[in-house]
Order: sequence, then C-alpha cells, then structure tokens
Amino acid sequence: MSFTAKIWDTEFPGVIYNSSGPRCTTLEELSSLWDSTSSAIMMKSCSPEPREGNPLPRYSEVELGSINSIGLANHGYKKYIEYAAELKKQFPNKPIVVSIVGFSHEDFIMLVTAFQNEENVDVLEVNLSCPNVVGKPQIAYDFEWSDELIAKLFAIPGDKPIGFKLPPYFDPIHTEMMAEVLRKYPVSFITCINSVGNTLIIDPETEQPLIAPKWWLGGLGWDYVKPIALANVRSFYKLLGDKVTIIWCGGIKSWVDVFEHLLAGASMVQLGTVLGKEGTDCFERIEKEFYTYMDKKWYTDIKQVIWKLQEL
Ligand code: RRO
Repeated sequence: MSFTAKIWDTEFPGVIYNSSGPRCTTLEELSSLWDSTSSAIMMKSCSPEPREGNPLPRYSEVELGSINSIGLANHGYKKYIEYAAELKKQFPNKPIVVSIVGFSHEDFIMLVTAFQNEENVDVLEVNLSCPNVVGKPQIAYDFEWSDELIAKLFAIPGDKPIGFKLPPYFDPIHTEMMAEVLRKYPVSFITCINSVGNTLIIDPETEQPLIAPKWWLGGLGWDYVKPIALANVRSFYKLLGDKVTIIWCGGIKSWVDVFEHLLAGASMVQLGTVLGKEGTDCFERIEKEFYTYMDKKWYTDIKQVIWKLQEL
C-alpha cells in the first residue's frame, strides 16, 4: 500500500497530520505530536511578536463541533524558530510545517524571509484566514490585497514550499477569484478551510453565549463545517487540478471523513477539533480505520481515490 504524500520535495510518511489549531503552541505539545503517528508537526500560527490572545472563555465544544476565538495566542516567531531546531534535533524524520500570520505585507515578508532561511523548517503555510483578531478582516476575502501579498512572498529567495490556508468561500465566484490569483504563482498547496468565522452559539440553559471575545462571535469547526469544507476542496480541485496539492481541514472525526475528502480532491488531511477533544491518539485511530476501509475496498494507493467522486 502507498499512503504517503509529497509537497514538492518534502516527503510525508502518511497523509494525516495536525492543523494549526489545538495542541501545537508549546514545545511540549509539539513534541507530543512527534510521539504520535501524525505525519508532520504543524505549529500554531505565529506572529512577529508573542501574543496573549483574546480574553477567556475563548474555546468551547458542543455536540456538533467547536467554537473558538483564541485570537492568535502564540509565542512569537523567534520561539518557533527555536522550537523547530529543538524538534529537528530530536525527531529528524518528521516534516516541520510553520504557520505564519501577519497584520501587514511587511509582517508577512519578514516572517517568510525568516523561515525561508531556517534550515529546520520544511514547509511554510501562510494563514490568510484567521477570523478572530478584532478589527482585522480575513485577508483572503480581499482578493486584490491577497494577490499583491502573494506576489511579494514569491519574490523572496528560498526553496521551501509555500502554501496558503484559506477561509471558506460560499459563492462560486469567490472561489474562482481566489483560484485566479493562486494560478499566477508557484503555490504548492492550499489548506481548505479555516474555521467558519464570526458565528454565535448560545447555551439555552444559561441564556449566554459560549465564548466571550469579539462580541461572542467565533470560528466554527467540526461537524458543522464538513460539508462546507468538502465543497471548497472540490471547487478548488476543479479549478486548479492536481498542480496544487489540496489539504483538507475542517470536520474530521473518523475514517469516513478522510475518505470523502479524498474523493472530493484532497491529497492530505489535517486534524483540529478531534485532536483537541481526543488528544494525539486520534491520529492512530483514524489512520487505522482508514487503512482498514481502503483494504476492504481493495485500494492499494490513495491516488485511486483522490478526485474519484462518481458523477450522478
Ligand atoms: O488563534 C485563533 O483564534 C485562530 C486562528 Br490564528 C485561525 O487561523 N483560525 C481559528 O479558528 N482561530
């Protein structure tokens, strides 16, 4: 069986790893990802300076998913350079993926330059879709601003693959506009989707919202968002073909979710809420379930499944 993946020259030992979300902010959390069967170590989105993030409560789970407004709490990019060095020393064989967020073109340029020069980092995911910083709209909903930014990032010398974490799009014209931008550059992957931003969940018992920041609005994940993620994966594959690897994020809790997203066009998947709920054992559980199902169907390579959704 061949269930591995590649982003340019970086080999991933499997197709399932963590999203830049829960349990990947501290060195201890990142080390525990190595101890798991996650196929990479993805770090929490980092900004130029450390950030405390938003006031508590800022994360909550309900039956159908999670809502968060963490507000980009992170230790600042310099710490993640130190963490990458430490992790590579201990665990040389697992790709290290950094997630980068800035508040201006200059911030992004500085961060991409820093990580392009960082030998212990393998892949750069540029987050264009954080929904939770007060007063900062999700970048990838502004196509012109994104286009100018992406042009600048690809002008920076360096040979590490760069991809973009995108927000959910809800209208085909917007997916087409973003695909038009991405086609112009050597984008190696896109991650679809970030949480569905600015949603409200109310607890009918307490008659209160579940989270405090940003007038109680936060990013929605898991069961609620899976059909939105599926549609975004499928639409982008239709528009970009296999030139850009599509990584699915948003709504996985079992093998069936992985299988459906491969059918829709994803080549790799990231686990977020399920990792927060279950801990790092979720990688092995979901991987085993998925391999068992592939075996049952006599598939020996994930390429037999990617973009193979049957027409009606
Ligand atoms: O930290 C967050 O609040 C956060 C980020 Br950076 C993101 O990209 N997506 C999300 O749901 N939360």
